[in-house]
Amino acid sequence: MNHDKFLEYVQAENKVEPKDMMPDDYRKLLVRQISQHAHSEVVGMLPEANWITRAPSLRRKMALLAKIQDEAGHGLYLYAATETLGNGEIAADRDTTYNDMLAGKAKYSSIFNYPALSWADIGAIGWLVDGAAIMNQVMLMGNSYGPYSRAMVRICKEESFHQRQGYEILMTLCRGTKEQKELAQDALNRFWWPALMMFGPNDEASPNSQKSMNYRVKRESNDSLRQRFIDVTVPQAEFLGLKIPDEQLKWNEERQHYDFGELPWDEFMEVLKGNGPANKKRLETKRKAQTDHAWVKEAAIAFAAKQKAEV
Ligand code: FAQ
Repeated sequence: MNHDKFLEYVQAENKVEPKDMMPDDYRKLLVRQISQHAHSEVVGMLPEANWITRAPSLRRKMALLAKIQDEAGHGLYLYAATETLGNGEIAADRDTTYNDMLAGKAKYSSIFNYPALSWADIGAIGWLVDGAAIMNQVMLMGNSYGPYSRAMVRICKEESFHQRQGYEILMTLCRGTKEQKELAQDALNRFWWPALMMFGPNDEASPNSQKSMNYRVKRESNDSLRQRFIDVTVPQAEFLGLKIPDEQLKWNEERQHYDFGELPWDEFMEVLKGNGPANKKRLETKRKAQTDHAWVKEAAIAFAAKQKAEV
C-alpha cells in the first residue's frame, strides 16, 4: 500500500494492526506518543505513592493503592502496545523506550513534575489530572492504531473511577472544617494551570498535530480538548465552592464556552527542559528503582526460563 492509499485507509476510519504495512513516520509517531504515554503512567504513580502511608483512613488507603496499581497496569498495556511497533529498524522494545525516559531523552507528562504536598493534592490529582487525562483519552479511543485504541477503552473506564475518587476526596474536605476547605483551595490553586498544560502547547505551537491528525492518531486539537475540559470543570469547582485561580475566567454567551487567561507557557517550557519542581527527583527515584530492584527482573526471567524448560 503506498502512502496515499494508507492515508485513505486510515481516514476512512479503518484500523491498522501490528503486522499491517505502515509508513515509517506513522510507526515512529506512534512509538513516540504511546511510549511517552506509558512513561507518564508509571512516573505518575510517584506523587500519589507519596501519600499511601499517610492516607487519612483505611478506606482511603485501599482506594489510593488500587488507583496506583491501575496506573501501573496502564503503563503495562501501553508498553505492550508500543512493543508491537518494533520492526528491526525502529526500536520499540520496553528496555529501549524505558531507558530513553530514564536518560531524559523521552518525555513524560509535565504534570508529574509537580509535588503532592497535602492530602488535598491527592483529591486534586484525581479530579483534575485524571479528569484531563480522560478528556484526552476518550478522543484517543478512536485512534487508528488497533492496539493503542483498544488499550484506551479499558484505561478510560478505570480513569473514570480515579476521577471520581479524587472529586469525592475534595467533596469531603470542602464539607469539612475551614482548614480542610483551605487545603482543597490551595490544591486547586497549584494544580489548575499545570492540569491545563497537560493538553500540550497551543495549536499553532504544536509541531506534531497536523501529521497526527492526518494519520487519525489525534482526533481533536490540543486547544479544543483544553477548552472542553475547562467547560466541564468550572461547574464542578462551583459545586465544591472553590474558586478557580484565573481572574479572566468568564462564561462567553456568544461562544458558549468559558474565556480564560493565558497559560504560563514559560513555566511549561522549563518543565519540559527538566527544570520543573520535581523533575530531578522523579528521574532519580526511577533510576534508583531500576538498579535496586534489578534482582526482581532477574528472578522473574530465571523463573520464566525454568518453567519453559519444564514444559
Ligand atoms: N508534557 O506537538 P505536540 C495520565 C510535548 S496520562 C510533556 O502538541 P503531540 C494518567 C510533546 O510530546 C497523561 N510533554 O505533541 C495518570 C512534543 O514533544 P516531542 C499523559 C508534552 O504529541 C493520572 C512537544 O511537546 N497522557 O495523566 C506535553 O501531538 C494520574 C510538542 O507538542 C498522554 O500521554 C505535556 N503535557 O501532543 C497517571 C496522552 N504536551 O514528543 C497517573 C497521549 C506536549 O515531539 C496518575 N499523548 N508535550 O519531543 C497525547 O495525546 C499527545 O502526545 C499530547 C501532545 C496531547 C500530550
